[in-house]
Amino acid sequence: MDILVVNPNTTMAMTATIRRAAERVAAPGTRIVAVNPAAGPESIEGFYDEALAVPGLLAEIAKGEAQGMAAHVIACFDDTGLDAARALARAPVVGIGEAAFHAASLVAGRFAVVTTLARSIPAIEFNLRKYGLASRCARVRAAEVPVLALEAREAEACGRIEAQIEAARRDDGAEAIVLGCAGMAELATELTARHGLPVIDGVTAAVALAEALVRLGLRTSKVGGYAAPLPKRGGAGSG
Ligand code: 5HY
Repeated sequence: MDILVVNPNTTMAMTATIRRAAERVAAPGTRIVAVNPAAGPESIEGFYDEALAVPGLLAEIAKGEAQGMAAHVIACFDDTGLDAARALARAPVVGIGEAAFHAASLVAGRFAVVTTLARSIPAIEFNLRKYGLASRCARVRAAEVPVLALEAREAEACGRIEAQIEAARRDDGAEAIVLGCAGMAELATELTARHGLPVIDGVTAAVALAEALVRLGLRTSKVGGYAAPLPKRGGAGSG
């Protein structure tokens, strides 16, 4: 099966990090096609960037549908444009935030999220409520590391993330940690070993879930909210 993995920001180095993590977990026979739009924000930190990234994301999903992708993964932790992408696509669309929350809920009673900047927290809390998983999340914390600083894998950035993991375990009673940015995808294994609790990355969780949905023969429902966009007077979906 072919799985399209869309990094909704325009930073190709981050798309490469996402591709490596996705390919590491993909089953034999799964081809990962990792892309990012040519236009849009270099990183997504909060509501404004998120809104700017949606058109580019939807254009990549439309291309993926035309190419017959078996499933799509939205590789930004605020699940950028997820509902609109599901309306557009027939193949299943999995957001890395939603996937990581579910994975964490399957291995721990309570989890905490460690994301990049404080401005990213409200969108994540909103999604937790929307997905009905807010009661399983002890807290959403910010390491105050800009998204693009993660690419440089600066020791200082990793130190800030680890300090929040320890605080979540000590002060929030977290039994698992969800890494709140696609750029953290390659940190999960070493952080799990170093901190002695499940540290979950959304990119790999989403790829595994997308594969499972395809194997189950499940596709996005076209009844109700995810029904295909209707043609407008000016022609199909004229935005
Ligand atoms: C992400 N931003 O996963 C989010 C993380 C965040 O460009 N990729 C981004 O801070 O919301």
